[in-house]
Amino acid sequence: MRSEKGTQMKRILSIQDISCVGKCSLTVALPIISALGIEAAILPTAVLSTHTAFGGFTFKDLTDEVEPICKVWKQEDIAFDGIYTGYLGSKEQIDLVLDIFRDFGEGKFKFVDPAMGDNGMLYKGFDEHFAHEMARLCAAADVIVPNLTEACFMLDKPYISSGYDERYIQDILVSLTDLGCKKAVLTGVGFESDKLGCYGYDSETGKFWCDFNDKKPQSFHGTGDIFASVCFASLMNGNNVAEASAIAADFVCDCIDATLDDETPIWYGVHFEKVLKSGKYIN
Ligand code: PXL
Repeated sequence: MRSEKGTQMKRILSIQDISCVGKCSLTVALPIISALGIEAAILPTAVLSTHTAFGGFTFKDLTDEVEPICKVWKQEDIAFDGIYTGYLGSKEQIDLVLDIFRDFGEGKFKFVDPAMGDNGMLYKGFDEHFAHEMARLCAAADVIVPNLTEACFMLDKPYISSGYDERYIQDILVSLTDLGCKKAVLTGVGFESDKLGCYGYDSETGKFWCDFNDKKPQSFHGTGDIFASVCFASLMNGNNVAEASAIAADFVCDCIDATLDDETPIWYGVHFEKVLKSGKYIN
C-alpha cells in the first residue's frame, strides 16, 4: 500500500449502518474519510431505507454477518490503523464491536461516536439501558465525541439545554473520561445564545480546550456524523484532538452554509459534497 510519493497509505475501519437515503453514518463517513486521503474499509451493521428520523423506514439487521466477515479478515491478515464506530443498533452489536477492538484494535486508534440521540432525547428504538451499554464501548476508546444529550444519558446526569456554566460541562467531560477513554470532546455546547461549539478534555494532561463558532439559524440531521468523520480523519492525518475538533466544527459550519438556501427538508442532511468539492479541507 505505497503511494507514488512513498508515504504509507492509512487504512481505517468504520463500523455503522448504511442509511440508503438521508446522508448520515456510512454514506457520509466513506466519502469524507476517502476525500481526506485515508482508505475507508467498512463494516455495515444494518441497511435502512432511510435513517430513523423519516416517518417510515426498513431495517435489515446485519449482526449475523459481523463474525463471518471478521473471521475472513483475520484469515487474510487484514489490519487497520484506526477504527471508528458510529450508530449501532443493539447491545449485541456493541459486544461485537468490543470483540473487534480486541482483535483488530490493539495499539490502534479507536474512536467512538456514541450516536444515539440529540436535543435531550434518544433516537427511535433506544432506551437508557442502551445508553449504558454505549458507555461500555466509550470506555474502550481513545477518543469519544458525544453530544451533550448522549453524554447525559450515558452518565445518568440531567440534560440541560441552555443556561449551564463551564463547571457543568467540565464535570461531564471528567466523568466521561472516568469511564475509561483517554479524551472526550462534547459537541453542541453553547454558553452564549449566538455561539455553538465543542469542549474537550484530555485526561492524560488534565487539560481542557474549547472552540466556538457563530450559531447557525437552523440545525440539520447528520451533522454529528459529519463532525465525527472529519474529526476522526483529521486525527488519523496527524492533527491533535483540539485541532481536529476545530477543523471538524468549521467543516460542519461550511456544510450548513452550503445548505441553508436549499428548500430540502432538514432530515435530508447537509451538502457536505459541495464543501469537499471546494477543496478547502483537502491538503
Ligand atoms: O445520524 C445518526 C444516525 C445514523 N444512523 C441511523 C439513524 C441516525 C439518526 O437518527 O437513524 C439509522
